[in-house]
Amino acid sequence: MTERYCQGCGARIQSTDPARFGFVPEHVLGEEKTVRCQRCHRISHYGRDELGPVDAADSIESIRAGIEWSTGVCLVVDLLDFDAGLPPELLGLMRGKNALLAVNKVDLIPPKTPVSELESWVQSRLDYYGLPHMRPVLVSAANGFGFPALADQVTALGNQVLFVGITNVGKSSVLQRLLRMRIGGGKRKQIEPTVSPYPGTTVNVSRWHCPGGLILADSPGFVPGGRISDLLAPDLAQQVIPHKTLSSHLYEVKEGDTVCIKGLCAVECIGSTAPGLLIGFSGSGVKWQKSSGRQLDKWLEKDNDAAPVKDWEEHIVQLEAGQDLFFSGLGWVSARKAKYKLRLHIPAGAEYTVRPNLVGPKKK
Ligand SMILES: Nc1nc2c(ncn2[C@@H]2O[C@H](COP(=O)(O)OP(=O)(O)O)[C@@H](O)[C@H]2O)c(=O)[nH]1
Ligand SMILES: [Mg+2]
Repeated sequence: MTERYCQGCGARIQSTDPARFGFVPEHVLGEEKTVRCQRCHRISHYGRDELGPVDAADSIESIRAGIEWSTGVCLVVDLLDFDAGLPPELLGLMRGKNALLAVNKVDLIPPKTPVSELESWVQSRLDYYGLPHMRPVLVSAANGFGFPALADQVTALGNQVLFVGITNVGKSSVLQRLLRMRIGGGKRKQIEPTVSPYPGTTVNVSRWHCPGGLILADSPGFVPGGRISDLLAPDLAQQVIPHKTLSSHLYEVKEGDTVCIKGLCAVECIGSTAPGLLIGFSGSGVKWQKSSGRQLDKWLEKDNDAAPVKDWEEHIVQLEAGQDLFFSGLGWVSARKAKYKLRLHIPAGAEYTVRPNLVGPKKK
């Protein structure tokens, strides 16, 4: 019998072990060439992933093989978690390939922020990371924004295009939408890439044959280091990953004040040049709050055995007016009117970046 693969997640189909990827009960397996495994079926219908994420090391091998196979690569990043979406190791695997950048989840930015402003911000970040040649396209797989332009750019990548990116940025969603468009052959009756709120759903490279000899392929997510959401249990991680319209909370902050996300991160003001403001941004189920520094241990839940974070690290950071302090996989705070000296309390291993502000008036 020839081997078959799940079209939804790319796992090799097997009928022996329901606790492994690619399981389809033998009596259900028909003659069809394209099949969907029990896990993808349950994720799509009940939003339940009973097997958990694919192993990160296995994912890298699949991504490497997929990139080698491809004539061009579309890197997908989440605009709300932009800086986490460009890990050097993944960019290294793409080196020398014809590449395109789909900046997804634009629908989560409040509509009053002009798209042209987002585009120039993205371009300035690409320049900063030494990627000025990567062509960005702003898109939303949720509402279809930017897809005609994306389809054109994808066509220019040759006949074998692979979608890559870190976990949960929307690779499978972007591909699903393209497959429903003319480039993908329209609304044919076919098994689509499995989209899931949990990271680590796509197991292996899965390919779709489209009109004109074009093949579009999905790949497992690359697991970046330092993302706070990846340091948490899956249910909490799901709340923390950006999935809601970006919300902001503005606080007057002076020396001795703290803004924090309960149990996950705190930013303590230890000096400022003037009375200023810190704006906390998040696109998820958690939000920034202000408190006095004396309450810090309580906000970090340091004496709570059931708290999501056990090991903490402290860092000192300078933040100027018009800069964001971005926490990978969580959100960011943005300074206005004053230059701050801040002490950060973050989960051990979490990464942060200081960058020009994404939202709000820009420095000329
Ligand atoms: N708001 C919003 N959510 C999105 C968008 N694209 C994907 N998502 C959600 O992000 C999560 C991860 O999507 P998925 O395509 O499975 O990501 P993958 O791991 O990169 O393949 C799912 O909950 C999707 O519904 C988008 O453009 N806007
Ligand atoms: Mg996926």
